[in-house]
Amino acid sequence: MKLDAKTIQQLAEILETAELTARDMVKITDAHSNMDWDDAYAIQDELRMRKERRGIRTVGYKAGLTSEAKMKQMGVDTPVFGFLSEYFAIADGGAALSSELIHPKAEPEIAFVLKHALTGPGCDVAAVLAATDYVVPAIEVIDSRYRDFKFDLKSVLADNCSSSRFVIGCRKTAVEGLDLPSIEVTLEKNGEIVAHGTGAAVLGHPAAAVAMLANVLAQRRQEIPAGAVVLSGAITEAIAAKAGDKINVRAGQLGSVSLNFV
Ligand code: OOG
Ligand code: MG
Repeated sequence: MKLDAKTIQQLAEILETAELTARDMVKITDAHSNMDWDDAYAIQDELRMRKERRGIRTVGYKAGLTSEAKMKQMGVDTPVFGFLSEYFAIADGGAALSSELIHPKAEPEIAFVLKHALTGPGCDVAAVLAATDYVVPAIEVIDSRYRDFKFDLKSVLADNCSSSRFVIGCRKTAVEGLDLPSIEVTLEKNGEIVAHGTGAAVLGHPAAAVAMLANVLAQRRQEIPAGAVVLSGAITEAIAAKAGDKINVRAGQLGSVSLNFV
C-alpha cells in the first residue's frame, strides 16, 4: 500500500459524493500516481463500508471488462470487480432516473444468483455452476464518476468499476443442461438492435468471470455469499442512454429484460 488510511477514506468520500450528487471528477490517479492495486481495492472496500455503515445492504458483486468488446471500448486489458448495493437494483421494466446519473451507459449481461457461497482460491466454472441457483438476463447501467469515462484500471477499481444501476429479468433458468456460451444476446435501444454477441464473449464462459471474481475476493479474505446476485460482465460494448430511451436485452431461452430512462 502506498496511500495512508486517511487518504483512502478521503478518496472514498470524494468518489461517493460524486456518485450521490451526479457530478463528474478527474480520475484519482492524476493526483495519486503512486497508488497501487491494494490501494485501489482498499478505496472500493471503504466505499462499500461507508454505505453499509449507513444501513445500505450489499446485494451482490460484478465482474467487468470481461469481454474483448468492453476491453477494446475502454482501452484496458484486465477484468475488474465491484460490488452492488441494494439501491442499485431496478425492477424489470422499471425506470432509471437520469437526474441521478452523470453519463449513463447500458450493457447486456448474464447474472448469476447463488444458492451457496463461493470461496476462492481455486474456484472454477464447475464450482460456480454447482453453487448457482439460477441465471437471468441483465442490464447493467454503468456511470463512471470520471469525466468522459476516461480512466485507468486503478482509478476505475476505486470507483467501484462504474457500478450504478442494474436490472435482472424475471425468468429464472437453472444452469443444468444450459449452454451459456452459445446464448445469443441482443441489446436494443428504442426498438433497434444496437449490439449483439454470445455468452462466450465473456471469457469463453460467463461462469469463468464469476470464478475469477471469487478468486480475487479470496485474496482480500472475502467470499461471494449465498443469495448474492453476480453480474458476469458486458457481452457487448456499452451504449449511452438518456431520458426517453428504452433499453431491452434479449437473451434467447433466458428471456428478456427492459429498462426505461426517464
Ligand atoms: C467499467 C465497468 C465495466 C463491464 O461489464 O464490462 C463493466 C467501465 O466500462 O466503465 O461493468
Ligand atoms: Mg458491466
